[in-house]
Amino acid sequence: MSMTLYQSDLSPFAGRVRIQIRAKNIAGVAIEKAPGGTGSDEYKRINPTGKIPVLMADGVAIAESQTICDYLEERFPTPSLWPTDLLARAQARMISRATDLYVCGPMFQTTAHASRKTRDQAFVDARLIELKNGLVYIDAYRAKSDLATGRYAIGGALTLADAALAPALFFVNNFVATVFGRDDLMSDAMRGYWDGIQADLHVAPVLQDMGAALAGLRGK
Ligand SMILES: N[C@@H](CCC(=O)N[C@@H](CS)C(=O)NCC(=O)O)C(=O)O
Repeated sequence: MSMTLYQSDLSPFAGRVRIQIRAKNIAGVAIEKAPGGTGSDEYKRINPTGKIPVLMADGVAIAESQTICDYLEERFPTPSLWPTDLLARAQARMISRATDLYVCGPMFQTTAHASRKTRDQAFVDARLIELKNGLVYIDAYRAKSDLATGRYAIGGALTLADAALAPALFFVNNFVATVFGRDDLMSDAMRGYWDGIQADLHVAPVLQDMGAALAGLRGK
């Protein structure tokens, strides 16, 4: 068995996989940058989208972070990062998917507009409305569930919902808030979740890696 994760420390999608690797204590995954860089012809031969993360598992390239997590979940079933109860599991999956579609989707369309010089402010404003709505959907999913009362997105333990949501919220707080001056996107409930999840044993080091990578980028 050989496994290599092509990734970057800043990517929230890669962060999701690294949280899972830590929480499941999976040994022997080599952590590397994309050969040739993301978007390069060399790397597109591995993943046609040119995006990270990719998990090379026994020579096969698995792309898309949730698909990688699904593979690792099935290959290393314990400890499970999905709730045991099937309805709780469905709710965790709802949060994970809503994070991808309605939070990360609009948020990462704004990265091309980080520079004030080339920014289309109307485009950014529209995406940030979508992003804020995405966070509201997640608040509503959690509020409708009697399983979202503590530190975690759903239930009393870390799940893949947290592995998706926490790195996304890192970007809401450290990219959107600082670059676009928008610190009004999270509700009090989401802020409470964010405050708590940052202290999780497996989430904290990954958020630290993201912070260090962002600081390195800004220092350039
Ligand atoms: N849906 C993909 C998104 C991956 C993604 O957008 N990765 C970004 C980094 S955060 C990337 O590789 N961007 C480089 C590029 O598009 O060339 C997943 O879940 O893995």
